Amino acid sequence: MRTALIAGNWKMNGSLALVERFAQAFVETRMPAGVEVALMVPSPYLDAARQAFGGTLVATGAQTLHSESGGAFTGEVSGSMLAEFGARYVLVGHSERRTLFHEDDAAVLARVKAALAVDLVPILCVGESLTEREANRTEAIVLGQVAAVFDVLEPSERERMLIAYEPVWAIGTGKTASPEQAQAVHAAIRARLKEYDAALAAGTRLLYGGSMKAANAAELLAQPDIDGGLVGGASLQIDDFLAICQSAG
Ligand code: G2H
Repeated sequence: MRTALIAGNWKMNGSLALVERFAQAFVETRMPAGVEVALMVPSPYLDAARQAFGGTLVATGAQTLHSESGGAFTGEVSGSMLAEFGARYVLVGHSERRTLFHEDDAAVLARVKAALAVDLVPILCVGESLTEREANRTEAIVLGQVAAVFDVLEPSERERMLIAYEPVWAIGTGKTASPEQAQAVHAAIRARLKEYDAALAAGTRLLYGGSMKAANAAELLAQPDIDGGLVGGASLQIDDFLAICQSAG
């Protein structure tokens, strides 16, 4: 049985005040049994989030990490620093990182390895562009991004991964993949994982991301291979985010 995970990705948004407001809301709101919640806050807020969410079941996470454990990399943050400030999860390979910061599959793999080395749980983000979808290359692109990491990992490392399928054309655009479109890709990812190991395929949590909101979450989360959501814009609105969490129960 896979525990649902609703992970909010604040991107470069939020404030200390928002951390406090979310923590208060989670103190006051009972989450459905069997739903895990995590918030990927900007790194400077990790410590505050750890303290504020301490009395709740909300985990914290980071949005990226550097592939090296330390050194002359001005402006970068290592996995051990994130872990020291309470992060449990870290996003790797988000499309904004792949596109805006030119992180290719090799860079994504290096970051996954760096996260695993310090016991952070990587959420590997994969997804196709609109051009790739229209050229019927969705599965080739997505499964290629999965294989670029999973082919290289040890079996014990694969078991510690989550995957988020985020069609690039649905990110922050208000366009959401239909439940059928999302389910088809999730099923293809799970089938690909089965090539490594049946138990791995059955146990790996696959999240959907891309304009998930209160109005569409329940239908997406009802799909058999969708085990949760990676929520961007709607994770900044307390009521919307709570509603999405509730619909995962
Ligand atoms: C995809 C998602 C969260 P949004 O990036 O990672 O963002 O929900 O705003 O499309």
